[in-house]
Amino acid sequence: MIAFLVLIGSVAVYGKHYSCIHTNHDQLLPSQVVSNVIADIDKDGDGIVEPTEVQAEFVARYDVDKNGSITEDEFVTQWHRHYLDVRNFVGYLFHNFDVNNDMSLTDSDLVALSKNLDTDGNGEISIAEFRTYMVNLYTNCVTAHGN
Ligand SMILES: [Ca+2]
Ligand SMILES: [Ca+2]
Ligand SMILES: [Ca+2]
Ligand SMILES: [Ca+2]
Repeated sequence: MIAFLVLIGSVAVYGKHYSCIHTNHDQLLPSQVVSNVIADIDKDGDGIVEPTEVQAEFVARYDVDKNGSITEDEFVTQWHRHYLDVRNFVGYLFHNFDVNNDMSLTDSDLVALSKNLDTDGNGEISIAEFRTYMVNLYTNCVTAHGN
């Protein structure tokens, strides 16, 4: 944590503010961005977001230095590049995905998120469940970690 802050402290990352107001460089609406995310994750197109698909999408693509965790910088840079949401908004997404609030995305965050997303408790995340969760994040200014 300290090392992380020192490393990029010169650009005052901790001083920047996040914005939960969605803005996209291509003027995409939240529903359109979420559709793009779903198209990327549900590779086999069966309407279910499998853990292996999340691993393939997020860990492989976002963990640029392949150290097993995704930093905010890795996440914001990659998400911004792929979906063109403004960086301040992607920071807000990151903090909501970082369930244990340790400033990195790891398997434990994905496990916790999976439980939150599986609203009908059937052990699978359907595209409908995923879409509902994401559109809610995009449109309702969800406060990370409930505080
Ligand atoms: Ca699938
Ligand atoms: Ca990494
Ligand atoms: Ca985390
Ligand atoms: Ca489910």
